[in-house]
Amino acid sequence: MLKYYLLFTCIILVLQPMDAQFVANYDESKVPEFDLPDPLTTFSKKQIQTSSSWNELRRPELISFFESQVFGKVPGTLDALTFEVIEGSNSALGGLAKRRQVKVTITKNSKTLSFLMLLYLPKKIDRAPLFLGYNFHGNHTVNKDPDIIISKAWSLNNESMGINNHTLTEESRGMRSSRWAITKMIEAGYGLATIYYGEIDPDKNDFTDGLHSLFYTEGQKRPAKDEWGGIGAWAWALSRAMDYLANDMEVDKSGVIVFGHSRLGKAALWAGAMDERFAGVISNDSGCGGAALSKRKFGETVAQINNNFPYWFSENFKKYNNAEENLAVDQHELLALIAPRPLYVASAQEDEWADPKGEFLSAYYATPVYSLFGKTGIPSNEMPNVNSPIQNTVAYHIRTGKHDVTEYDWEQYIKWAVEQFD
Ligand code: GTR
Repeated sequence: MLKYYLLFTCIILVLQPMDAQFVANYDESKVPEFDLPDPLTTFSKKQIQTSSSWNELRRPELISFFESQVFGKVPGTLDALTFEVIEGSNSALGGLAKRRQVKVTITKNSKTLSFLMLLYLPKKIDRAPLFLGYNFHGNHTVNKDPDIIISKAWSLNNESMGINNHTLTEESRGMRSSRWAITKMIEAGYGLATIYYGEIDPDKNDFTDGLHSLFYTEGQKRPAKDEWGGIGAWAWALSRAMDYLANDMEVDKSGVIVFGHSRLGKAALWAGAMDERFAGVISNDSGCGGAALSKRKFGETVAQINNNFPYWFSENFKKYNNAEENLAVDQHELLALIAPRPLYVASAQEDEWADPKGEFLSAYYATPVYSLFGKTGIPSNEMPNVNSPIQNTVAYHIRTGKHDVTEYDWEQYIKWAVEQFD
């Protein structure tokens, strides 16, 4: 009997710490006390008082911390980058828009990777600003337009969209149109550029394929500890899309706003932080590793994300599993790297996994950096009511509903973009 009792106790003892690290906390009273790093104090404790010392001292050290410890560094530069407009129409979407499908080809170490960017531009405008964002299941899902080319790249299966065997088909055409208010964008004078993220790096735990593999040295099988994971690769390719957009005569290159939902919101934030050619950034429900503060440990935590998606971040980020207190940064500093450019952080009320309050506070704590540039951020740490957006250079809303991108979200983004860039 005693023998069984001891065995049972041992099993419990072994299981407990493991369980504890994976149970998500949704109770505000259990959020631990934590010290949030001050974005305006350098790692060597220097106070940043001017926008130029931010740009010269603090911004670079934060970028290099996020590079080596969080998202991972890009291991090298390209050998070649080419663009080809492979399809187009001057009368798409019932005559409202121009459509372009652009093949972007990346060459490195004699290997190539291509992805297709779908563009809709308002017909009435010569050089339009636009929203650039990845989609989850192929360009052909964003609209019913029969001319959108279906990607041959690997996709996550999605039963409700009829995606089986990791293959995209006709069946899912237009199925995600509710996430892309294209007509509203076009009517407001904005275009849309979208890319299927699976063409850059398939969203699975395999480093032998996708963008990473182009950069390997002889015999290398996976990135080094401080090198990029999936999010780093997706973010980097947004900048390659920008390389094209910056030279497209039909695009206003000073008005490219990078957008992303969820994991793709994490990628959009990181792309916007690194690449100052992006005029603004929109994070839709980006959560852990995106806009949400890690040190709150509310909803998804660093350990959970690294366990469920061990290939999204750098290997180094795993050091902070259940050790968020050791992180010398938090995600408000990722947001601050976007300053002084307009930034919109949005949450959904039922999306507790992404920690709406942590996303809001992150925007609030990034505000002192915006103030340094004379820009208005989030004025108070009181969360606004649902469906009551705060729209300054830094904007925030929490809407009713679940983890998703809705018409309501786009109405806010468009209104805010028109105001910010007028
Ligand atoms: C979840 C993940 C989140 C978020 C989300 C999504 O499973 O835990 O961090 O990225 O996926 O991308 O929809």
